[in-house]
Amino acid sequence: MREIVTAALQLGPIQKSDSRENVVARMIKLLEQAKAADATFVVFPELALTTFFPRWFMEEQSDVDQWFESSMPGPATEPLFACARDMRMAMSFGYAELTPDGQHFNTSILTDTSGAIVGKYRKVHLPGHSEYDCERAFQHLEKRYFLPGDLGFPVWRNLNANMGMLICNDRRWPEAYRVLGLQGVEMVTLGFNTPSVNSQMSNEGPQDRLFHHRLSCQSGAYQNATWVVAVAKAGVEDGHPLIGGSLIVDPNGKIVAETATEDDEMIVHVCDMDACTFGKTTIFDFKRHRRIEHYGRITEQTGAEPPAV
Ligand code: ING
Repeated sequence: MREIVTAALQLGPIQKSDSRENVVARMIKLLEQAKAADATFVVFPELALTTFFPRWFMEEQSDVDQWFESSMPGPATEPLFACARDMRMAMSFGYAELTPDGQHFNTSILTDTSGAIVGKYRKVHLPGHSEYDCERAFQHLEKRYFLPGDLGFPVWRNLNANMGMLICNDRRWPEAYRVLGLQGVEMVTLGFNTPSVNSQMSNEGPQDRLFHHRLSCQSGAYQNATWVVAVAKAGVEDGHPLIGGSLIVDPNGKIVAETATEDDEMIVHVCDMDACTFGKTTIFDFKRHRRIEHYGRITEQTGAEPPAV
């Protein structure tokens, strides 16, 4: 059996005024909890080092760039990498990436147990909008501050398993999971920052958001016979609530662990990678069952084209 003791390390709110150093100290405390639980792999949220800054409208690029990391690890995150390395724990976590040539991405990385970065993913599906929208109860300006990811949906061999990463809104798009599934993915990690209410639909509240979150993760896991580890940044950030609901889903789509709070919280599960095999060799044996000659619209067409009336 290829078992990976996996810890989802949920972060509670990060206020605009919180320093990276303060957040890294919280992350290290969670790492210590994971070590005590014999974890060898930990997953942190999307944009784990700062508040969810795309809720704020900024016009000066210097105001935007303050939320980005121009090196990884950098001065503030080196202690985190050192701690994970000393504990022989692999990790994935999300941050805002500013590349040397000035590009801005919503990024996550994957490390091995030596602390080396073995994989990088840049968020492909950016929700929200790019200009200030006075119709909305609050802003969601990811299309303003980030470029769409340019690395595709890669899968890496790590800890003797096939691992892939998504980020937040990606989990709502089945194509994203399927591209990973077509590479034999056995564990998908994804961090998320999901507002508890819809800025455009007043009657959609936290329970609806949690329902769609669970549905998206469970279907992605089941339909690709893979583990899914989804980890929230949760709680109220400067008056703006984010859902919790960090969870670990098995390759049959069953939630095997879920957080109960909107604070810093760990859930842990022994994930057997060989539990993916049955689904991948029977109901979701892609080679035997898929009929790609009928799927052309999925990559040839972007928007829906209903039949002419
Ligand atoms: N957040 C949200 C998410 O996809 C969202 C945005 C929420 C879009 C609910 C649609 C519906 O979970 C991020 N950061 O993508």
